[in-house]
Amino acid sequence: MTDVAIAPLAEAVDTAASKAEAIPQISETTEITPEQGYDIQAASILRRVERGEKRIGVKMGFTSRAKMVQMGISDMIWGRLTDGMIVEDGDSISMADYVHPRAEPEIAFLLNRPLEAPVTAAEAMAAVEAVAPAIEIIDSRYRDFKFSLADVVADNCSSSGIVVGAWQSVDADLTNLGMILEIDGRPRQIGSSAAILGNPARSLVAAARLSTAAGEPLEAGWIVMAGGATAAEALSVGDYVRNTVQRLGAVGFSVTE
Ligand code: OOG
Ligand code: MG
Repeated sequence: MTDVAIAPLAEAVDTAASKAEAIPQISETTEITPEQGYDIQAASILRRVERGEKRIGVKMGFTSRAKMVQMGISDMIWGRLTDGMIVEDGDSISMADYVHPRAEPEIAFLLNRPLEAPVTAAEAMAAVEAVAPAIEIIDSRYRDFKFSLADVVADNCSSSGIVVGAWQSVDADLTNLGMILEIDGRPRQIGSSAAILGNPARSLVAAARLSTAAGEPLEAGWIVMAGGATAAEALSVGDYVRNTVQRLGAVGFSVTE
């Protein structure tokens, strides 16, 4: 592995995110491995934490075929969530704060105890306090929303916002729930929770595995975003976006200038 100066690259993705200004892909000028991408990600999140944001969990990416096909990457990835990314259910976001945001229908888990790998799916689900319908707002900081695996990892896997609906107890079988992403009442993406690794519980197991390997096992009170069940939809000013998950209910937000 060639030595790469992590700090300036972490600053570049962090600044691009806070200013909502696109930057060229890192790999256009600097060869980085996915491992170095994770180092850049960790350093960029540290900058947010030093500004006062709080870690609140983990997001999984490329856990469905639809997402892998849309972005042309077939490795699972994970990113770090902070409280600065929370968008309240029903609120609006301002387009000016984003480069080129997209929305994807997801399911969120809330943990009531820590989860350190290795864990089985049953053990992982036993640590779940509640589940909720959710939407992830992704916003690549790279021009044209194009990137390599290492680039997207360095950019915290395009994390930008999470919108989480009302928490539900975990009585529902999560393995095959219908999910509909609507914009202004028109269905734009239709899928099923089964698209998420065959069962969203597997995404939670993977989150425990990857975050434990990074020395940051999942904590009680953390949220885990299981990953988009369908391709993401590009957002425009005026949109009202809603994800309805069978048995779990709906969550939504709108987009203003
Ligand atoms: C990377 C993030 C992928 C998911 O749910 O699969 C992701 C991207 O597509 O920009 O969040
Ligand atoms: Mg996502």
